[in-house]
Amino acid sequence: MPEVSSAKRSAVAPDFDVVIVGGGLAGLYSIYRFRKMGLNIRAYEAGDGVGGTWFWNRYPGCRCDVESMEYSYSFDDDLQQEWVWPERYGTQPVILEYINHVAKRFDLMRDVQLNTRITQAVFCEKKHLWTITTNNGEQITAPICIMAAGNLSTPRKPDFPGLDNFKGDWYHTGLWPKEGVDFTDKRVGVIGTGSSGVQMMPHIAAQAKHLTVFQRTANFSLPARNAPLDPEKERKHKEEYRERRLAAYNTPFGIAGYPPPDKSALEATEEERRAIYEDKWQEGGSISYLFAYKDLLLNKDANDTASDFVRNKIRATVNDPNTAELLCPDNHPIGTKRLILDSNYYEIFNQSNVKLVDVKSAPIQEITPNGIKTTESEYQLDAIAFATGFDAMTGAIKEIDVRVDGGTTIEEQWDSGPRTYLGLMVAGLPNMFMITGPQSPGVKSQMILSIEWHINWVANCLSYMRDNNHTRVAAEVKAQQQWVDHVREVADSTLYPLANSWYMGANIPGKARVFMPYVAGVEAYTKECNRVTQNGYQGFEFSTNIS
Ligand code: N01
Repeated sequence: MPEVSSAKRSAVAPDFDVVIVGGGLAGLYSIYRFRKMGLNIRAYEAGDGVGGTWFWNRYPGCRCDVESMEYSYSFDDDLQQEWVWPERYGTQPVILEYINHVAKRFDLMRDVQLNTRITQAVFCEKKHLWTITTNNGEQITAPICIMAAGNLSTPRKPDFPGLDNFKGDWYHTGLWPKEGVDFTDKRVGVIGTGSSGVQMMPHIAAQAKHLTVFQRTANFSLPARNAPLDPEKERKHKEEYRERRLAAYNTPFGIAGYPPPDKSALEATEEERRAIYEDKWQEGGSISYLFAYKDLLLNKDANDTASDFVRNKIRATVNDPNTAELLCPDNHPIGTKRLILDSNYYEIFNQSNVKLVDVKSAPIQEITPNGIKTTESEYQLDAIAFATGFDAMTGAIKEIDVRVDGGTTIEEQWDSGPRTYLGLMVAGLPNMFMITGPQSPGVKSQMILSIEWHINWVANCLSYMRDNNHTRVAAEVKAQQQWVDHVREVADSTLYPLANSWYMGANIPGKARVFMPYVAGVEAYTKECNRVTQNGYQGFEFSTNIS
């Protein structure tokens, strides 16, 4: 866009061609990609370092649930050949080290402003220009705004009364102290049994004097089977990296190497099913398990067979039958909430210093000076860790006052759930692109692949605008409505909406219950994006500022 903007600029030139909100994996690749186009850019990051999710989530045991040979950038062949991942799944410190390595190697930090949170973004229809305000009161202008603010970047803890009076320390997994926390000799309470809580608790149970686990909903968790990365496997993967990365776009989750199953779970005998599920259980990982049969996320009866298998594994692992039963999920089909990968989670309930408390039957009433009080009992604690999740997918954008000058905010526009075209743009908010936004496959895919796809798509769109002297692009209302309907229809053809998940906004009181990710898969999505582009950016309208 620079030629266009400079040709049409009024007296005062914009500060930048592109402003990027966020310095995580998406923000950093945006810098790399847009800089290659000769654009003048600046990314704003609230933290005092880059890395996004991997900067903030420093809780013990934090690890990616996508294998490290997949969970990395593909844009530079030397980078992916040279970087060595030590384990099957990357730990938070190693992934953060990788991100910092990328930032340094490609000299990205010179376009990042740290310690700066974007609070407002207002688009001027007359000038085709965003004015972006920071928490320091600084105002910046740019024709293009990239929202790379993350899907799981707005930590939320419930509003239990009394937290201010708690005499111990408390933490949230998504805002964990950099210096770490020593729980030695402490009585620790953890609220929440999603991925963060389940990953963290074996580490706390190994260190603390006592751990009380406050569980509202039992979740399915599979063994990660993490191990040092086999050098031979790594060599072979690297040899095939290019082909694998390309093939990944033709898969549902953006990860190659898992041929789609063609058999229904209901066509197999019980014995066959058990053998297959056992195989997958031993292999570790969630894609493999959910790919055991073609209908596990489509047919409740088929899903029951896979859910029952895991429930039986829990019963076989946990010695106390009452605790085991409480740990068995009973209100959602397996895979409809984010499937957790753990390392010895269920085993901790056989330790004498670990207690499971069911806060569904006896909810938490308040935090007292000495601990947590439920409707049944008070639990004495020295520290509380909230593993209570995030205002997912829409929280980070809605926290910013985003609007067209004189128009309604995005928060108001999304009051009944997010409305986007392709998860990339919002009708009525021109020149603003979301990276892995709601209604794209983002969170249901290998996230870095989806990030690269979106940013490359935006880069091509900006080149198209430059070539055609356009200064404004916006999604059409009709195209957006069709996409919103399509996303819902696809979700409704699956079992996903049966769960009270963060995909549905169900973890945030008052949030609209709308299934937010696009679950037709990466292949279907990227084909649709290509079709739209080939049809002259169908559903997008372009114009040129002639003032
Ligand atoms: O958050 P969650 P998370 N009283 O929303 C409970 C990614 N991630 O941080 O289910 C009592 O999943 C809540 O209970 P319920 C990954 O995509 C990835 O663990 O709402 N409990 C639930 O148990 C993941 O899915 C990795 O009934 C309350 C928990 O808190 C996503 O981040 C690692 C409560 C929140 O679970 C979010 O995971 C970590 C209340 N008032 C995270 N409010 C990996 O890559 C909430 N809860 C492996």
